[in-house]
Amino acid sequence: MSGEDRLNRPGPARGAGAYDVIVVGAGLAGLYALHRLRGLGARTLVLEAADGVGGTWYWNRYPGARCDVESVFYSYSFSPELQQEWQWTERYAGQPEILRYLEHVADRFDLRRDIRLNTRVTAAHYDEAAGGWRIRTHDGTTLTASYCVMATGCLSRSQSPGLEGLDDFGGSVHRTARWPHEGVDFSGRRVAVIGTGSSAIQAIPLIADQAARLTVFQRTPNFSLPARNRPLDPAELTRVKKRYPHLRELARNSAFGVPQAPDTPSGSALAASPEERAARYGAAWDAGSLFGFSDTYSDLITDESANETAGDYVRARIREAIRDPATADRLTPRHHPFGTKRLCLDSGYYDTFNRSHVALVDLRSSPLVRVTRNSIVTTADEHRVDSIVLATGFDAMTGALLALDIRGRAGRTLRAAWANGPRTYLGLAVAGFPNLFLITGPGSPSVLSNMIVSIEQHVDWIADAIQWLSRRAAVSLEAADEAETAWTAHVDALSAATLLPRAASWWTGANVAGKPRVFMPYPGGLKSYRDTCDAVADDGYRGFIVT
Ligand code: NA7
Repeated sequence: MSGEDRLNRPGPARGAGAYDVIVVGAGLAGLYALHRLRGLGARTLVLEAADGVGGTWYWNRYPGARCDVESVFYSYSFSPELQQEWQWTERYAGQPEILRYLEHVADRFDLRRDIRLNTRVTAAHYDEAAGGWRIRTHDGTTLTASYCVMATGCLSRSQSPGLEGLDDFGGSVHRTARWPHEGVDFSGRRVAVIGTGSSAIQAIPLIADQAARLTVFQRTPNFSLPARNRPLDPAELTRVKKRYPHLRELARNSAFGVPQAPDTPSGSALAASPEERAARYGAAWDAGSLFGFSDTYSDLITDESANETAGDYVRARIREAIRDPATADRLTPRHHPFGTKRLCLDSGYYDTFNRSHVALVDLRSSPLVRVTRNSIVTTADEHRVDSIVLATGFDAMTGALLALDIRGRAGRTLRAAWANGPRTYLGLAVAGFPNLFLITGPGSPSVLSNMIVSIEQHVDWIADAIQWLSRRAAVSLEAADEAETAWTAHVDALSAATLLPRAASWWTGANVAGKPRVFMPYPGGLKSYRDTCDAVADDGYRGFIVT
């Protein structure tokens, strides 16, 4: 029996422009979704706004763009052959290498024939009579599908700082999230970087290498740990490849989606002596990993005093890296508990501020006022610049979804459904929007985990659900209101038991004016989340209405 015969097709009539599944986005999630759904025999089409595959890794080409999860684990696990063939060259792969990998995946699995590039989806409306989705694209084309999968990415809608006068600036303006593909040469230029999040922290050392003068405009100092990136020794890579089955299993069953011994972390930071703490924190600092500190003590993210011990350790290490005490003081993070904003990994970030042509402007004491033709004005000074780099972040997790005109039953918009913040069942589905699936949506571990592991889990779950429905000749799967309410309350309760909502972070929507302040990702860990999703499926899709 061919794959095509295996899927029973409910929903809209067949014909040109009619699909079983339309996937929006050809990044990490869209590529795997296409491969997996095609394997079921589902007629699947991926629509992608860019002129290439890769999603986040297609757009974010700023200097120093690099993954913060080790390459050998920030890679697909679905194909043993692929993971044996691909040769990662660095511990933390840079953007060009990750994009090459994704292009290779698209070719190797013959995905391109079902990906329509340069096609921006503008609307997705549920058609109750037909029992499926009508998807409209920028050129007015309408396509139909029984299921719609939003693989639109958590960090794909970039944020503008809304700076007065920016449009009249006479020099060049670049966004880290939309970097020119041909690169930018800053040689001899006076460059301003606005923002000190992960993107800026990666880009600043490299921009400083080129620029005649670099001025960094910082609103909130971040906690950044040394990445300790290095070339991957082929023998080490071979060792990992031999152990892949075991390591992938550990990653799938861990809290963050990276291999972690099941018994870590243990004990309270407050029960340890200062010497024991210093030893553990020192090891975490030396590990060069986003997850190093989460392996130290179990209460860093739940107990303020325990958190302070780790925060103090990292603050001391940051201070000792910077020669000028005033600059060190301004770069020391004090506005949020350690780890309550996305930690950053850097390669020489703090040391860059020891260079004589690099300056730091503290926007808390002297906020931005406007941009003129050739300068940036704060309440304290005017800074002459030739180029401005905006590293001002994203309307995360909900931004890309709400940018589309998504309508469910009775024409209700997703914007209306989420007016007070995103509500989902398992981060996968929304009540009133049958057969619409979100990949790494709000309410799922998503950005708190190794994204690719979460993506594989979501895509597998969705594919299994579609197959299950098909076997029952069911036409739709829809989150029940009560299940959605209970799940949203559960995610809230989990985050309320931690220090996470304390920070004005993009995890809470605080970086976007007017965005409801809700801690969006599921903070209970990937393992417990996966177990819940599996139990829901095993229980006949408990909490879903099956029609
Ligand atoms: P982030 O982490 O959201 O960082 C954005 C930075 O821009 C952050 O320092 C912001 O300060 C700053 N910002 C934002 N708006 C303004 C205005 N209007 N004026 C001054 N400064 C501003 O985005 P990234 O792209 O660096 O990283 C996103 C994720 O990508 C990252 O976490 C990884 O997962 C990969 P604030 O902290 O809000 O005071």
